[in-house]
Amino acid sequence: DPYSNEPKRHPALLVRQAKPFNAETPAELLTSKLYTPSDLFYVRNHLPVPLIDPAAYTLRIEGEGLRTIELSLKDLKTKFKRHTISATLQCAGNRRTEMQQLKDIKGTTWAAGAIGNAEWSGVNLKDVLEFAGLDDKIDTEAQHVQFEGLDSDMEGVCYGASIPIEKALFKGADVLLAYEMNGRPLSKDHGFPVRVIAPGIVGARNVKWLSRIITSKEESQSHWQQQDYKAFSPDTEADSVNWDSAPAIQEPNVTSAICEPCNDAAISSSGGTIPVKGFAYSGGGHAIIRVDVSADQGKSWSVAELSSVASRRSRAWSWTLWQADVPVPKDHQGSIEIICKATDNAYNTQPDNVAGVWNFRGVLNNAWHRVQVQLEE
Ligand code: MTE
Ligand code: MO
Repeated sequence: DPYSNEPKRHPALLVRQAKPFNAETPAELLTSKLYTPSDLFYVRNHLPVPLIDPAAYTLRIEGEGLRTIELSLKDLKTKFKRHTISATLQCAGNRRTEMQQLKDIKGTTWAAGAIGNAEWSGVNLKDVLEFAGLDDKIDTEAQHVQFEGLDSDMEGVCYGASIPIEKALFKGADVLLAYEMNGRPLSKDHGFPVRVIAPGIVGARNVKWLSRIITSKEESQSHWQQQDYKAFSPDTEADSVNWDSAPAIQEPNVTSAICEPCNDAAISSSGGTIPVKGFAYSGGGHAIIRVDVSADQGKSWSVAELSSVASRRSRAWSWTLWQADVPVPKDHQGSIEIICKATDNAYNTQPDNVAGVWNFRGVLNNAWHRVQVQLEE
């Protein structure tokens, strides 16, 4: 059994698939802290967790414009400046369940908990590429930075992904080769001993158990880069799709979700308002500037109070948590729907319904998030 070496996991995680292991954070635990505790952070594995001896670990760096080098874990920790950033990771399939409810989708079932925020420490990818000889003043042929993981399938094919090279090299690019999460060495599930943290970029490109970095003219040819994490028009079908007709997802769209109250909760209406809590996040370093919440089908909106980690301009890598006291509609029939939507600093906002963004892979669902609650006197 290739899954006989899997690590222990927190019992509160909601397991969506056992092998490979996929589990999300329960909604009510998601918004209690700006930083998600590592053992409650969602896990998205495509393959068995690899067994890695940190003393024998080497990271190979090669490709266009580079001399080939190998670095040990000790080299990474001692030869390069340590950087710490706060960043949110979200799976492109987060909130897929709402799409599945509309029309069947093959793929891991996620409610809204395939997201988390953590503090990551490690070395800057830019520093390592420069150490290997990359000079961004010379117009190199390299267009992409590919990453390979040490996890592999029965045929030996490893997990892989890439990001555009500009994302690693711009001034203020915070792409890390991270060896710590929330002040502790990475856990096995989150990529021990080293993973990529490409902030503002979708989870799938944040390669865990990193073994190889390759600068190249082409993006990663892996299945996950070429034929998986892409979004298409609602009528495009899996059987006839031309995968090359859409780019690989990099920066996710603006999204938000209500975490409390949860769906079908019974809550008191006696105070005249309902306390509502949730998260909001946008890719590409876009800050969340506003979250609107409605309990009357969007006839009126309450503006939520926001809280987030301080960030530099264009580098808002972390999510925003929010809360609002939403007036109970006077004409309610005992059950109401609460809706939220977020807006980011590019004034991107969320579409009102799932149908218009539905796609056969069930990715990037950022429709207004809705929960139904029962009101009690
Ligand atoms: N890296 C490797 N090597 N193998 C994987 O299966 N899954 C990716 C990414 N990196 C994956 C990987 C996906 S799809 C996501 S959403 C994130 O890791 C999840 O990171 P986490 O499990 O630490 O939350
Ligand atoms: Mo993912």
